[in-house]
Amino acid sequence: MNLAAIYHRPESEYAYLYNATDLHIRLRTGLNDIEKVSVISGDPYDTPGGIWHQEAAVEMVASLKTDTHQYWQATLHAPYNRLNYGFILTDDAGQSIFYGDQGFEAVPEDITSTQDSETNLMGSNAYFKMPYFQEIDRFKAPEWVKETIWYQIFPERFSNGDQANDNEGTLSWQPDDNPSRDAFYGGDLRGIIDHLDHLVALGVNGIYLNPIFEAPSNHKYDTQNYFEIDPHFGSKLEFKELVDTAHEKGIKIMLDAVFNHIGDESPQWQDVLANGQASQYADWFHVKKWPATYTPTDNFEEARDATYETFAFTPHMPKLNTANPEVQTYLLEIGTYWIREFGIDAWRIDVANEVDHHFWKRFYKAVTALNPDFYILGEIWTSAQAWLNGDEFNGVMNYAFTGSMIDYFARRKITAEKMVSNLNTQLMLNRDQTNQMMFNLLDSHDAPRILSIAKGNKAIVKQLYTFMFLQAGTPDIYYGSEYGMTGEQDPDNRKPMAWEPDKQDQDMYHFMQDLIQLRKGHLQVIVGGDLRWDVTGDIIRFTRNLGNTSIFACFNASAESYQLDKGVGDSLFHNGYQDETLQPNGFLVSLIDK
Ligand code: ARE
Ligand code: CA
Repeated sequence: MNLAAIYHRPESEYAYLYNATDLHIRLRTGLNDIEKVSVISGDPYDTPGGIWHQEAAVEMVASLKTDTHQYWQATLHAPYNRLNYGFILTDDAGQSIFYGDQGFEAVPEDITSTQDSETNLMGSNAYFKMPYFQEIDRFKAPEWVKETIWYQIFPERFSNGDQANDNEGTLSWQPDDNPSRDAFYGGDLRGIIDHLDHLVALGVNGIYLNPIFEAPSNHKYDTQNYFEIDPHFGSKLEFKELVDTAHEKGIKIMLDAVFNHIGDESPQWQDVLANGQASQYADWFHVKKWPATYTPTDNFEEARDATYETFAFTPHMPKLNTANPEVQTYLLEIGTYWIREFGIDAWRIDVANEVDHHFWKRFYKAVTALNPDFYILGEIWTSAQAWLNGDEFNGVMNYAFTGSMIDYFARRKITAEKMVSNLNTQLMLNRDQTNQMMFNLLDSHDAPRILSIAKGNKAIVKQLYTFMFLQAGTPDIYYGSEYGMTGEQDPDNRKPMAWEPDKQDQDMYHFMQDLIQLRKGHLQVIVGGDLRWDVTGDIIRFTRNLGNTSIFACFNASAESYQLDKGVGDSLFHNGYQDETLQPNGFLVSLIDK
């Protein structure tokens, strides 16, 4: 038995309340090592021999595996909301061992014996403990998020609905342009309001807007005033109209909160430049050496001699000192203002992992006090456990998934097994309800567009979208992907939206529409269903099971056509599929009613 691979930790993603009554338990063991695991449990204060019968042991299910580990899972209940528990593991040679809070011990001959205190582990510290199921500490997953199909809009490039607010030198709307870093095309809030019905027809029901507050750049991550809509995007009145109209149409609104840094044109930073250490804002920033200066250069990589801390060596983005209570109060006021006054539904947090946990805990409390169903999405590109325990963020932008999916299906850099191992690793880092809150994406304003990565191969792009839409997390579509827009790394991925019919890929549009309906029509099983993989070479099959319903999916990423077995159920959605055969890059999604 590979004892070194065995791991469990109470009060973590290995033992947590899934809903008000179900306690989810996970255990990790070595791959292909353990034959069977049971979890025995009982109330810590109950008399030994009560419910501590081995017959009451729950057999754990071997669920997901990675290239090194096997995970096991079980759901437990506790009448008094507290639990002692431990594991009995048996390997294929029939050897058993007990695993609890004191590590490994021999399995007592009669685990329920009340007579022999030598062998009776009950009531002792040998067990793992969930001292009390605290509802207030449970990770909450707002229901509406699970139902959401996100659509990301980069406001400057979606639609120019009001030419009166255009910047000087605004260019004409050319979807084929390769935009330069500082170009303006005139996109605004009016343009978004005008096209809400396009989003309704597509089927999306959540909009993620890149920053819209007053800022000099086209991307507006260099905030000048967090309490104003950028005048080139419109007014507060128009923003109110956007939120209200979107809500009427069943669409939620998520704004971008840039709290790691502020723009250098902001009054606070300008005051620091003007008054140095005497400025009332001197401690709002991380100035390492006074005066706060940098050598002006177009190459930000060279701006390392700045005497203050910035976002990624960008002198225009001085980093805020969020440990300063005044800064906290200021940012909390912004965070709550747009909820109170405009009723926004979610914040996407920019550079979320470079701001302290202390602040995010305060932020979580402040916004959920206004709306308990509020969604906080962190921008974190890697594993994000530390922020996802239920008191900071509900989910993160799931770039960890993005990378693995793309590296397999599009870039062909890893094997299917490695991709699945990576995805499972991520899934096992978080609670099941957290996985349902992840923001799954194939591209964004920070990454090349997926059709460009796939070198124009639409079948691969369709595979990727379908694969992603069948994952538990909520899927996102970057504006224009429904019409097959392309673009390399930013700024090329921020082209003006293709509104001219002859620039739109209608086949892609109908594919997206159908895919969205597929997810909406089978939401419960896709989001909450148990996931089972079956990977052979470049044939990836999986099922999601919930109650009597199973969704089956098969992706052929090999160069040959692939013959499916009989009885794969009724086809719900497919591409490159005919007569039970999948073409290369084809897929089938079907429904199996048991
Ligand atoms: C742009 C270019 C840069 C260039 C710079 C100056 O992208 O390559 O050096 O201009 O010419 C905003 C704009 C960007 C702009 C940037 C700075 O949208 O166009 O950069 O401001 O002026 C990391 C962070 C992540 C961050 C990305 C960009 O972890 O938080 O870098 N993303 C947010 C927003 C951006 C925004 C900012 C931050 C700043 O979404 O749009 O940029 O407010 C990995 C790592 C990640 C890394 C990622 C991308 O895989 O794991 O940590 O993200 O690559 O680099
Ligand atoms: Ca405009």
